Amino acid sequence: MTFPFGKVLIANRGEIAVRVIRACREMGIASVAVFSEADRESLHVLLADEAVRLGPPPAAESYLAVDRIIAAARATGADAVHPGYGFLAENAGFAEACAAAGLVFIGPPPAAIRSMGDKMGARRVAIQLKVPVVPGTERPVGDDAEAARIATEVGYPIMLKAARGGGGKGMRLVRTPGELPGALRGARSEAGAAFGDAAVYIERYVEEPRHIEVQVLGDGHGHVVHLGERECSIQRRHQKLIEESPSPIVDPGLRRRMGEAACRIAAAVGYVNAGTVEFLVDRDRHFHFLEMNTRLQVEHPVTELVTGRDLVKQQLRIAAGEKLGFTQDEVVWNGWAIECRINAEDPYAGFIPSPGRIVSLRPASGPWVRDDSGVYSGYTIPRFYDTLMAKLIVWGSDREAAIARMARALAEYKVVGVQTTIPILQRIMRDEDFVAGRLSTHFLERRMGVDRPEAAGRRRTVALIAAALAAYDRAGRRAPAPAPPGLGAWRQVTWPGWRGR
Ligand code: MV4
Repeated sequence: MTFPFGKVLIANRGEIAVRVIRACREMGIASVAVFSEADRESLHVLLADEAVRLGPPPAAESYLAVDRIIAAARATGADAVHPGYGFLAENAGFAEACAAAGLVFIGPPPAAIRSMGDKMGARRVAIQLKVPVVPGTERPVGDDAEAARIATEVGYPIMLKAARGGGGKGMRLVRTPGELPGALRGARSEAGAAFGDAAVYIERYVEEPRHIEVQVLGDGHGHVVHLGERECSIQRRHQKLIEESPSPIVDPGLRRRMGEAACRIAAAVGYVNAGTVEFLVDRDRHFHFLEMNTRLQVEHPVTELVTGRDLVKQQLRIAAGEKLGFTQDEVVWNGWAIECRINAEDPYAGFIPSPGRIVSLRPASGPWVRDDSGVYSGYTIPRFYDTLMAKLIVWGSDREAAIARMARALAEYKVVGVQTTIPILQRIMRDEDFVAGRLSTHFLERRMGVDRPEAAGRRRTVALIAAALAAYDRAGRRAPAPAPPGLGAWRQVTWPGWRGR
């Protein structure tokens, strides 16, 4: 059978568009990039076989403009559309618009996107399947009195969550009954503004949770398999910074149970293509279903490196109607993979975006190092989109080897012109708790103190004073300053015969 797609349009930008273009090229499929006015010189535009301008920089007029994207696919004769992540990736209406235009949407069926987009509905699916969820309500709560009754039943501390929510919006932690009425008001108004639905439900609060997610693949022929888990606890305000696979706390038994739960949920909603089932894992290593992401995820490469399977190629084959070419028993895991997100942000100034021109760039490379980047030396990072520049992914035979390799790769990675997350990633690779695998979603604020702007300000002042003192010290000496230790600290050796010439 010849592959049914000759040409794929990628409805995205940056590193993920580049990732999909690469898979297409290896499969002999032509690629079409789309771009906004701000992305004329972006890497995905340079690497694709063709590129179509969508409109001005704001996403609403470019990467979210369904009609323009469909028109671009039609004009170029594309057979299928890959949405990447973000933008239109979990928009059921977009998936339907593709189908209506005779284009294959490289993702799940619209009904599966919808059923998992409703977070309370997803929770009900899990409950029906006897997949563990955090104890709480199955329906939105009514008035304050009812909420108070349920909260007492569930037991404090509790969490209020938006029924239509996800990603942390409309969420409130309530530690005591006295805080409940105010928290309800806040959660409802935030949920109403963000999702157009003020309904909230109650869950028991899981202290110090780990965020662990399971990769699933479903074909359209009744097969669903999982490719194991990713540990994603190192995050700040729901933005992940580091991901790894496997998770330091997941053993083969837990992997099998979480994997089976994930596959059951996927199968129940008729899931086809790549998806991710998120769990909270508590201190006793009990897992609880949280939600399902109906897209390829940023952190998919760590799964690729430990399973040896190309997820984007799998997505293309599944969308083309092929059967999964392997069974669950054939999925094997080898070694350890870690991903670090290199963002154009200042980690010591509250992670504020640092767009601008990359004056000089030297990415890491070498054995078992993968640089999934959307940028290049001389490129100007536009201010309109997210700050992800590149993902640095390494593989090692075990966790210790992977951490050492990541530290080595981060030391090689040099970016001049914009601030990046590299310094804090380097600190985390040396952190005692991280190295020991003691992780939770509170790791960054607890261990790094990065969520306190005043601490960042103080550190900056201390750094400036130290730099001034060091400069003063150097200036006062006859001998040149000793080379600092570490990479880039090369010594210039001059042949003695040159002296005095
Ligand atoms: C929780 C929780 C603790 N207990 N639910 C945050 C995003 C949203 N999808 C679910 N989230 C949480 N739900 C209960 N019952 C803690 C979080 C949470 C979190 C979850 C995953 C990754 C990072 C997080 C950071 C803070 C809070």
